[in-house]
Amino acid sequence: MENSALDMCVCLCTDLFFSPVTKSQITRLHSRFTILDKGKTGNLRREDFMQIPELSINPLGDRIVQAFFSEALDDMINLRQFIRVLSKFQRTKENEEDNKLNSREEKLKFAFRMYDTDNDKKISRGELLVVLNMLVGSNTPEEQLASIADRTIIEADMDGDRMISFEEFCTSLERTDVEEKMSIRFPH
Ligand SMILES: [Ca+2]
Ligand SMILES: [Ca+2]
Repeated sequence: MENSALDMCVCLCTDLFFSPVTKSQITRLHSRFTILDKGKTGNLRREDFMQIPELSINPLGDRIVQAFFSEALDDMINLRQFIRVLSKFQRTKENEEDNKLNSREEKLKFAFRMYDTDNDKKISRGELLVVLNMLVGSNTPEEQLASIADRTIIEADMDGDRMISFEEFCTSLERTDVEEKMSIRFPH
């Protein structure tokens, strides 16, 4: 069976943007932040994020940025928030206790927020269709997208409300190696 839309989203945003991390990640994040903070204001705005090449070429770049900013109060991200969000994507070492910041659940929450734009904690068919459109572009016939969306909801929806809750989202991605796919790599 082909990948579900949920799988596709996680793969796409992660293959292009998130990959394995190294020891000096914090140092790198710091210098990445400094480079992005062109005005030296100590804060990053959405425009600053779109200068990240991995994001600007990613069809879901806008969504990833939006998910970043969903926790920001004033549309600004400071260094501390930047590191806190990005360290969610650090790969956990074997034998290391899984701390909350980089747990699988945190990563899934981030992916979930990319879909749930009205922030009602459920992914509707409409929200799914918007992301599908971004993923596959306008070349795919609408009926085909609609049928992928329907199938994805039918597969994931367990309580029959025709929406995907966070729990349902997690369950349907249970077999996906989120830990591997959602680790982050920043170029030197
Ligand atoms: Ca929603
Ligand atoms: Ca449901």
